[in-house]
Amino acid sequence: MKRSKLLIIVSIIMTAFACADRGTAPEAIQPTPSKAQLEWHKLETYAFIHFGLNTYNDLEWGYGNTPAETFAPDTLDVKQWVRTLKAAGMKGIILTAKHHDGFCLWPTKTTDYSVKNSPWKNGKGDLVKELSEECKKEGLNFGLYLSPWDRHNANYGKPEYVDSVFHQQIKELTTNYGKLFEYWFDGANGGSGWYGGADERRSINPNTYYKYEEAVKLLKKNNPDIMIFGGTVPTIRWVGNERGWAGETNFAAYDYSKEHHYSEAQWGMPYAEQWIPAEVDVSIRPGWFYHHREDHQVRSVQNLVNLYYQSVGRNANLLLNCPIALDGRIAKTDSIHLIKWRKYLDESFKKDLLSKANIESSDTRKGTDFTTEHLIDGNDKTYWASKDSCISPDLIINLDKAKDINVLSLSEYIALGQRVLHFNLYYDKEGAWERVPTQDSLTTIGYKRLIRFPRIHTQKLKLDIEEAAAEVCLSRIAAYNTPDIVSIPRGFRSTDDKLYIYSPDRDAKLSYKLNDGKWIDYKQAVQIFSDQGDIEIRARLGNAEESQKLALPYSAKHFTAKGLNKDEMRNLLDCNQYTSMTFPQEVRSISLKADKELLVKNIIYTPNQNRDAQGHIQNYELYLDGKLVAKGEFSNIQNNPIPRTINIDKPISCRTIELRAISLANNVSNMSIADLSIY
Ligand code: FUL
Repeated sequence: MKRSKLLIIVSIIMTAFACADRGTAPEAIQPTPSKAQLEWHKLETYAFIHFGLNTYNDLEWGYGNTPAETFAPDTLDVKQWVRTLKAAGMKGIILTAKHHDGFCLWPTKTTDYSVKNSPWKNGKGDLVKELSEECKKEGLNFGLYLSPWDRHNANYGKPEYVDSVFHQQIKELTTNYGKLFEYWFDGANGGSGWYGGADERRSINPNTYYKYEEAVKLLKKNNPDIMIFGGTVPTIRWVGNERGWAGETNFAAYDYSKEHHYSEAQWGMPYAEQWIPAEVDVSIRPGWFYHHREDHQVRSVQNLVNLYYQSVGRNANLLLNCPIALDGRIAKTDSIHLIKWRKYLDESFKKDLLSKANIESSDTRKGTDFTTEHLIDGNDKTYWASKDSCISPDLIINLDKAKDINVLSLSEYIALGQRVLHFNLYYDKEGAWERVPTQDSLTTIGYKRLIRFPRIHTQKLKLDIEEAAAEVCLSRIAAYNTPDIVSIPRGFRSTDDKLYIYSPDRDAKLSYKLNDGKWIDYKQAVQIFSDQGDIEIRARLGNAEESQKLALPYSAKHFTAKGLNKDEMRNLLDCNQYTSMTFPQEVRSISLKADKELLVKNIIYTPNQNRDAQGHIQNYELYLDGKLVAKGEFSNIQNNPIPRTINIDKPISCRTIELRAISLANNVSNMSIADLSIY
């Protein structure tokens, strides 16, 4: 081709581009995220690691006087942490460099209460360094938790602590360990502590005492994009609970001066000055630190999946705590669940069913920048926008063919603010629009909103935005057919012989089966007439199914117990491990009187399942009609508080059953029992 001809073609193409009307973007509505916040939203899931002196002393909040020498991991392996968490899809790790007990995981110059004085690596170790380097090597972000409250430091409460310890520690941590993506200032403050031996209560005003504004300046010096949790100048907010969920309606906007109660952080505020998005912090176990006694309470894969939908699926990030065990590694069950969880999520979201869809809207804004193709172009920098002043547009999504769908994902183009307030979803069912059968509330969207529902089969969907704060800007719509998954249902027979079954999965279909009979749908509590026997309970969701057998003990109606009122009897005999009875100090025995002779084969004692529960029976004696029939030890009960069975060699007919505690674990003074079941 001749050069002149080529020039003509190029100039024609360029003119065509110049003429193509890109359109004018809607004006941003306030507040909007900073660039750093925008990047933070994309992280979605990252891990918390609670590890320190507490780990080796079975504590959650060390008092500040636990000897540094007790920090003694033998096979500590940060590679295992990072490998596991990376495989679990975590985009970063936040380490508790110092918890409330004041013990530092790096050899700080500010105190001797650190790894320097522990046997770990003969006092030459630096855990912050090891972990930060391993994260860097494996491409994970690294962040730190530094508790402002320090129960060890003698000067805590005086200005000296803030200037020469707390701020100094920030300086050390922000200069020696590379880039930090997030810094956590925990909110727990003041109160009792060892404080260099003073052993007293000290209270401070956190808003002024810690000089957070100065602390943040120090943090930003080397990490201009760092995200700040807590303190007086946060860039992300606590979601207001540690149970693993954000509100279904969750605005990134927030204004602490308008907050009446911290629980409002679960919802955010539709009209507030600042963009302070929510972070959901929750632990994979009941405690933040590792406790052997919680090994049977690691969240299941199903539970973790629900956490994901309740956080990332509700416009929040998930900070999932994975504590390190005594051997210096993430425990086996935890790591298996974490990796299976990520596999499930990857499988769920690997195929967007709308990638070949054609999307129409009569409300599309003029210009090539705002066309509906941007909703499925996989580019989060492009978006579809509605016409000027159109705050209730509709989108019709025509799939290339009819498909099975059970999750929809929606994202707003949040660089221009969070706008959607309420929407509806429909699908084409045999030629008519039918509501998508979701139980999720269809309110805000934000960075990401995942809507779950029982599987539908359709070729057409409609997103009808009912109300928005301004023109709607959506960057993405996606649909998925995720593998069915359902949690094991829970059930118990109450003291008035009613069977209760429940499931955390909203759409699960529950049923039960009595003594090998037929499965019966469960709608509400069922009166159970048989005394002993087996009940099987089942939850089904799509093709997924989980069931559990409940072996019924003798009904509570047979028993009375001297000195116990109705509520106490209920807690003791309701077959519910989550309600418990704590006895007065001097009481070390529980005696049940039956209304007739009962043939007793065995007894199951369930210790109190609440977090950090005490009062478990360690050594026991069992008397039937006043005769000692069994005695022994519930070994390791404090560390492993699972139900314990007392077998009776030959079944005995009797009218009184007495369980005596000869000793209580930890020598505490009050006996506590979650459940006593007589078979
Ligand atoms: C809380 C602390 O008191 C807990 O120990 C834990 O560190 C959690 C993440 O934050 O406020």
